[in-house]
Amino acid sequence: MPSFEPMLEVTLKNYPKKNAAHVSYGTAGFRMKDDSLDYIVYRVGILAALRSQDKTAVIGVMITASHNPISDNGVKIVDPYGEMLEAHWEKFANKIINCSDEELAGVIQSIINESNINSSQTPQVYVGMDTRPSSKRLSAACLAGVETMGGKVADFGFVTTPQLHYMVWSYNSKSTHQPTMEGYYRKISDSFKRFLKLCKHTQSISAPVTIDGANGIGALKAGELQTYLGDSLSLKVVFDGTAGVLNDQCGADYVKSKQTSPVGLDTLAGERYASVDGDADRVVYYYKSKDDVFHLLDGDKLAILMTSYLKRLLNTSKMSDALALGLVQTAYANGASTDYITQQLDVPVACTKTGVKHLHHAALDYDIGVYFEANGHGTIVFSKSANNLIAEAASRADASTEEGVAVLKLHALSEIINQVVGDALSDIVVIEAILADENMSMEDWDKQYTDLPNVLTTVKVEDRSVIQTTNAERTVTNPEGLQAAIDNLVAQVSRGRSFVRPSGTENIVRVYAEAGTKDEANKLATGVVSLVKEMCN
Ligand code: 16G
Ligand code: ZN
Repeated sequence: MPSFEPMLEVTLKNYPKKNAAHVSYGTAGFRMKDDSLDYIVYRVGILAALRSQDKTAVIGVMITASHNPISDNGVKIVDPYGEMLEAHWEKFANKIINCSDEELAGVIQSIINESNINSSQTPQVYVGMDTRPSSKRLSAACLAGVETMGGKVADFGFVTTPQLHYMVWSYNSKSTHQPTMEGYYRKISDSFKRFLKLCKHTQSISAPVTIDGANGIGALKAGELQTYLGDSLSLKVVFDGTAGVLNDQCGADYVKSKQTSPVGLDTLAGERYASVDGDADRVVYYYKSKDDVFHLLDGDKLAILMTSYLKRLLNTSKMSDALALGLVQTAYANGASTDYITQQLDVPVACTKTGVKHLHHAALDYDIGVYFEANGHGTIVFSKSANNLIAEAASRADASTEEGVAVLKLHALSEIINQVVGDALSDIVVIEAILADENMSMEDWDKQYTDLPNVLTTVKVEDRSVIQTTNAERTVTNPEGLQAAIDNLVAQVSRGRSFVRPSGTENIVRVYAEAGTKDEANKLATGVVSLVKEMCN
């Protein structure tokens, strides 16, 4: 009998399989109503332990449903260097979750055999959770799964998703930045303070930035970050969970999709606002202009600010020949942002499918790759050689020259940013650093380019899998004729662009349309929605 079986027999009784429906590991791991998740999270704990033995490394498990309602929850595995779970293991995840209780031991053994896993090693798993009421219960289920396989757990309790990714990366890569909360905060705040000392003027950030914490973990952790930032930057946290409900009429997803400020937040002209989502891996900024109009600075705007600033730093530091800079977006990126960065700044842009892992992977093709989804998930990744080159140049930089200062700024920025995964808190500090150095107001930032009017909507269909796409989700290959019909509508408006894709997280089809005017964008979206209804049901 395999050594895990006696323990499995004991713990399995507490986590019997309830759900007969087939579930699959998507871009967000497993996500659903929290009361259906107990046996799933328990089994994910088992799988994470196996993955840890497979990689001889610490593996992470995060309990969160991000921007989704408080009644949902979810679970996601973090691979050794903070990446999303490898595709081949997503298949194992589906197998282990969808088998019956009676089949479970056999499935575990088959994974051990197929991956040649050395079962004598002790698995090590880092576990973290968001602030949902169900998270503690589910975290306990995960621990039971890991322990069933004889694994050791480091339970980080309440952390943001990117903080857990950081811990896993920091431990496995033996980073000089410690795999502790203090290590995380010091990395951001020390490099930010170092950066500010290199700037001529920092007036633009003398006033606080208001952070909408979505009534979740981001609020808690922004407060902790503040203690490390001291008076270098003031974060004023609102929607901190003391009164409101998680993600309810607040948070990055609400602000981005409704294009308005959180309900109850009194925005003042001239001030800076940022909203993070329920697990703080996304952020959007916004402000109110003097004429009382709300302006959103979404993931595209963040990406363009970071990319244009990096471009300038590379030129001044004379490192632009050695370090290739690029931007990665998805089809949702506003066409005006892509035009601006390719035509005005001459930076190459790649487009990938939706989902962080696709963007992250593509960003690694550059020495310095910026990637952002329009929804605000993104970061900057530096290749190993770029990190080394920059650190080396910084160690001999002459701070009395413009060139030397640029090198030092580049080095500090590369340490403020969480290179492992999109991280709202570290993104905010990077944006604040750039605004400070450029002495930029929100209006200045917003003026870099003007968004094309756009519409993002959804269509309910019987089976979203009838829609198949290619070309980074920009072209439909099935149902036949749908793409030609979309092209036909696009041709009828100025600067038109539209695409449809099946959601990876819900049983719906998403429709995006943009055009030269709001009316045209609406007309295009309405037309494409009708096409989807006609041709996909
Ligand atoms: C997941 C993805 C997010 C993507 C969203 C799209 C990760 C960690 N998260 O939340 O990047 O924007 O799915 O959802 O990859 P959709 O497929 O329903 O449009
Ligand atoms: Zn999130």
